[in-house]
Amino acid sequence: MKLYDELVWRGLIKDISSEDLIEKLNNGGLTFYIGTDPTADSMHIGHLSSFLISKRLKDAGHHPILLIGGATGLIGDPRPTTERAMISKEEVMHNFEGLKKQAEQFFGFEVVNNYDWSKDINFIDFLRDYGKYFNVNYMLDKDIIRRRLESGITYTEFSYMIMQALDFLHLYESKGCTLQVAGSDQWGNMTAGIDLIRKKTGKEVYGFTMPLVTTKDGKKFGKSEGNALWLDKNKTSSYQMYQYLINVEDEMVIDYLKIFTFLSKEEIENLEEKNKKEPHLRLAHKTLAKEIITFLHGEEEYNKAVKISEALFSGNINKLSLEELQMGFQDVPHFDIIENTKILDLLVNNNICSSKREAREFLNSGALTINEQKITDENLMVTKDMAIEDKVMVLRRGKKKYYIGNFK
Ligand code: 545
Repeated sequence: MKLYDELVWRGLIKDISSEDLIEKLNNGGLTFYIGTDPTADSMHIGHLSSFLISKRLKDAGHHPILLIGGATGLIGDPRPTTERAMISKEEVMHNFEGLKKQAEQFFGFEVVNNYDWSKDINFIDFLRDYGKYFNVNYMLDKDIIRRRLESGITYTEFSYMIMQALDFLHLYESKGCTLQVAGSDQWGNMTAGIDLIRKKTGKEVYGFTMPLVTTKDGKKFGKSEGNALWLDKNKTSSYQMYQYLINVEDEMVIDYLKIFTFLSKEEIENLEEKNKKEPHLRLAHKTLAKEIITFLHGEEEYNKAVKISEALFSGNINKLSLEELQMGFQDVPHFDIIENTKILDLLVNNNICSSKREAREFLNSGALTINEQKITDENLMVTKDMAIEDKVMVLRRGKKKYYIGNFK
C-alpha cells in the first residue's frame, strides 16, 4: 500500500494543502517538520499520535525535523477559548530540555529550537520583513482567531501565527523543508506559513493535518481523571499507562491500533476479527497496550505492568517486588506506620475505618487483610516483620479498597 493510502486508511489525514502532495508523499525524499511548544517538561499521549506519523514518514524515506518552540512557547498559541497564562523564560527553557531529551529517546529526530533564529529578529524587522505579508483580515479569518474575538485576544497571541509562519520560511530556506505536519488545530498556523513562503519566494510548500484523537463521544483521548498520560514513566508509570490503554472503549480500540501502532493492515484486520469472535480475551486492547508501552519504555516495562495488573486482579500480591508493588499501588492512599501501633488505632487514624466499632466489625467479618493475610485480632500490634522487606504493608478492606502503609 502506498504511504498516502496507508495514512488515509489509518485515519491520519484530515486536511491536505494540495493534491500535489499525495504523489510527493508516495515518492519519499521530502524534508518535513512538526512543531511542539514546551508547555510542559514531558510529552504526553497527545504528542504521540502526531509524532508517530513523523516516524511513518521517516520509514517511508522522508526526513523529519522536530521543532520545539523555545520562542513560540514564550508567546502562546491562541486556543479557541481563553488567553494562555504566560510561562517564564526559565520554565520554557526547562521544558525545552525535557522535551528534547524525550524526542531523542523516543524518535531520534533532528531537533531545532525556533528561539535560535527568532531571538535575532528585532521588532522593526519583524514588522517590515514579515508583518508586511499579513493582512489583518487574513489573520482574522482564521477559525481560532475569529472565535476569540468575543472573549478577546491580545496582540501577543494574535501575532503567534506570524512566528510559526516565519519558522516554516526559515526551515524552507535553511534546510529545504517543504512540508509541515500537525494535528488539525494547527491548520491556520500551517497555511499561514505556506502563504508566506509563496508570497516571499514564489515557491509552493505543503502541509497536512491529522484529526485530533478523541474518545467515542469526541472528548480528548488520553485524559484519566483529568490527568494527562505522560510519556515520562516517572510521571505516568507503565502500569498506569497499561490500565488506561487496556480500558479504552471497545468501539475505538481498532482505530487506536491504526493510529498508535506500526502493526500492518493485515495484522490489525486479523485482530478486529478475533476481537469480534472473542471480545472477552481483550486481545486488541492488550496488543494496543503492548505496542505503545513497548515502543515507549521497552518490553520489560510492559511485562512489569502486566504482572502487576494480574497480581492485583487475582489478589496475590506477594509475588510482586517492592518496586512493582509501589508502581501498582501508586494511586491508592498511602500513610506512615509507627512500629507497635495497635491495629484499631491504625485503622481509625488512617480513615480505613470510621470508628473502632466499625473496625471491630471488619476484623470480625474477615474483611481486612494485611499483605493478603486475613487479620481478625483487635489487639494486634503492627510490627515491621509483618511488612514486605520490613517496609511496605498492603492493607485491603473488602474486595478492592487498598491502602499502603510505609514503615519509616
Ligand atoms: C510552534 C512553532 C512551529 C510549528 C509548531 C509549533 C507548535 C504548535 C502547537 N502545537 C501543539 C503543542 O501542544 C503542546 C501540548 C501537547 C500536545 O501549539 N503551534 O505544542 C500540538 N503539537 C502536536 C500536534 C497537535 C498540536 O505539539 O500538532 O495538534 C496536538 O496533537 O496541538 O513552527
